[in-house]
Amino acid sequence: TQQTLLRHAGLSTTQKPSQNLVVSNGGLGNGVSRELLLEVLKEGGAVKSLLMPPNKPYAYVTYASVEDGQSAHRLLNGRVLRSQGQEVTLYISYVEKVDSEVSGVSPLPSGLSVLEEFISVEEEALLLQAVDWTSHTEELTVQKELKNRRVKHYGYEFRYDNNNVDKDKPLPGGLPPECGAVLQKCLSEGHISVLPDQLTVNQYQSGQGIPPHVDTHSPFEDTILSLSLGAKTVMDFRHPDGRSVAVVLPRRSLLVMKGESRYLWTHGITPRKFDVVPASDAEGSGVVTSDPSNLTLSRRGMRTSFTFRKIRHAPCNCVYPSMCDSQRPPSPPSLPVADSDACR
Ligand code: AKG
Repeated sequence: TQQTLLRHAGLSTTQKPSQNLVVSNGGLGNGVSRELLLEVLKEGGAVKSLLMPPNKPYAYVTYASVEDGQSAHRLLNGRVLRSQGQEVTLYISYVEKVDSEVSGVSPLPSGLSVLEEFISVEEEALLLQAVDWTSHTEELTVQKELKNRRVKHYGYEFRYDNNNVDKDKPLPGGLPPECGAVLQKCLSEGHISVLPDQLTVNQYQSGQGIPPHVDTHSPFEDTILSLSLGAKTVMDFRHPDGRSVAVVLPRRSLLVMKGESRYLWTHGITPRKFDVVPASDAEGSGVVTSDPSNLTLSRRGMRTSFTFRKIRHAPCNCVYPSMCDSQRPPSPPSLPVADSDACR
């Protein structure tokens, strides 16, 4: 019955008391709100975390101790809740661990992927050499020293005063030919369907970063690619509902942002000299969880990123109007900003 249902959902419950419990019928899919469930769960003891996967008929709770878990089990199993005019009966079981895969909560923002070892050491060196930081041939490319990094734009200049591009002013230098092979690989593997025509190269010394932002919708198409060269970093993604995910971007990996991760989540790099990364997987990509038994510090080196975008020529019609400048009435002219990097 209840156990069978949970097994079908990929959950294995245990008789052994634990601080982790699954609350059947206490899910968002049953119309139970987070506020209501939290209020009830607190009767059992100190709640450390509550996971409510979207549309599922269950929730996961982790208490501060096994004792609190036991007391919650005793007090709350069979509890009847009144939620949105309906009665639901909570069934509580112990689980060994709360697995984010099984819980249906995607650890990475939807639409985001990190492809490790996307380019070879030789290709990395070739791309790094393609950027000539000593020449300021402004008519071919545009180079800027920003407060927390330096940048060079190819194809079109990205303007930090209005977070936009002049679509009728392409830079005649185009993209460096050295990018050809990696872009063909992106096409043939299906990460993009058209070749990008704008490239921003960011160079971060250890300790530097980029403020959280969503790339403005109207100047660029959906998919944004970013290659990490020279050193790894940790990029922070934030959803407007407050969720935040720190993702390790290894050296020579490709970050692909599409859909929700491109249009709705902000991305940014906190300026610091050390990152907290998973200890057992020091070289790999992925989400930095808060598991205190598996974290270590990694010193940041100099990272150069190549961010490729495709200029958009029709208004954006994404399904995230709250973040979309194509679908928002024009805002009143903003005050002049003192720092050209104020918005980034
Ligand atoms: C930007 O230039 O807007 C970025 O977000 C760069 C991201 C990166 O360094 O990978």
